[in-house]
Amino acid sequence: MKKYLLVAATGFALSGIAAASETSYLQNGISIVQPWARPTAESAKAGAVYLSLGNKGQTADTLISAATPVAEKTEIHEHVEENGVLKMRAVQGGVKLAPGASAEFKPGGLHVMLLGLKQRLEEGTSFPLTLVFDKAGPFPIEVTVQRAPSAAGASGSHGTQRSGDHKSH
Ligand SMILES: [Cu+2]
Repeated sequence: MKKYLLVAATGFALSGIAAASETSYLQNGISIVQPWARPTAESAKAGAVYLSLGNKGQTADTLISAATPVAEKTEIHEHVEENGVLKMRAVQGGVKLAPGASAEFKPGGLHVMLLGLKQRLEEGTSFPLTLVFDKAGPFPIEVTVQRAPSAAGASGSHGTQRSGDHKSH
């Protein structure tokens, strides 16, 4: 029997900083924290979604696909270095999550690729995205369009520093 539990909560009890609040979802043992996408230009046909994925359950699971009404096609991509060149490609076999494991989708790494954008992603808006897991099933979330991960602020666009990321407080 599957139990559906959907939680949208602010990560910290700080009031008055709505833009910096952390959105987290939990369903069937899978957690998704702070899904976001960069704003796109008027003519852009592609976008990318970043988030933190965690397996809080007792069984291994795999993120196999994703879908959103704002794009014709949605793929799960990773960046790999080939001959010194950073390329992105579709993840073969999906993103596997052992019990207790997590996966960071972030600029320069794993991301949910939106291809054939039907609308511009405008800063301050959000759009629905459904991640499909092998065991946990379809997991609908809302993606916030913003320039950088929430708590990292304006300086967090490079994504290489280890401290000061969106988990630290
Ligand atoms: Cu991509």
